[in-house]
Amino acid sequence: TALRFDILTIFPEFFSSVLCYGVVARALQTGIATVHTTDLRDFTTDRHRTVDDRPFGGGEGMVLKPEPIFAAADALGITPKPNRDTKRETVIMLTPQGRPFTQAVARTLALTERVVLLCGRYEGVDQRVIDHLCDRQLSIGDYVLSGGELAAAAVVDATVRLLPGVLGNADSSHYESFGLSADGAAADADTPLAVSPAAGLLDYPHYTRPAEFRGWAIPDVLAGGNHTEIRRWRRERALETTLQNRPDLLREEDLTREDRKILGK
Ligand code: 6GU
Repeated sequence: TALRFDILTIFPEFFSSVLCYGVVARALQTGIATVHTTDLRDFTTDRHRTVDDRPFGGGEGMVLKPEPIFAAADALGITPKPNRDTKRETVIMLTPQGRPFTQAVARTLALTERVVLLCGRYEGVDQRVIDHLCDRQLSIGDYVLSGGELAAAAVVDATVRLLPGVLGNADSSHYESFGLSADGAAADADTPLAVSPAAGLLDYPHYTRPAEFRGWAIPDVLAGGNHTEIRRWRRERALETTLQNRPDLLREEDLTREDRKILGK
């Protein structure tokens, strides 16, 4: 059964031009997942369709009012928090105050039936929405976006591409950056060129034809056909890139003796 996303936003039009490409678009077309957007202004009751107001206690900026958000949640049949089975249905606020959205979170969301994404805007959202409607708050990184919409699209994309049947080859996502399983599953006979994913490393470099382009040749080892050598080269490059760009991902205890030699540790 399809995974349903509900996105509550004051900019529903944003989602008619995002999520319209590649494997995500195909998954939505084929009905593996569905995305429903709800315009919070449709749940206002005043002439000006007001969704925000000034903060109690004073200060800069405006705050999203609770009434339109709770009214939309009720209309969408979102289960009230005390009765909600969050393994099936989960309500998420997108905000820079949230916990990091990671591949592990995406995997968890891919196991649920319904994901409700609330897009924050302005300086914030009334805290009663977070306390009494949301199960969790997520952030997609340490920078401030002008609203949660771009983050919601990132969450949908990262989750949908994990669903069974989306990539054609169900295993092909396992060997990409961040997708490497932490359980140390070995490269098997079906994937002779894949790096054995002992740890979550960044990806190794990829090349395709032509073998020489503007005088830039591909590494000799990749044209050589020695799959043991290729595997070793890819592992080296993955370790090197990870050490350079994301040393925080390199866990000492996940490294093999060979890895330590490569890294000079
Ligand atoms: Cl989820 N929302 C906003 N507004 N900014 C962000 C973010 C979310 N994640 C990183 N920056």
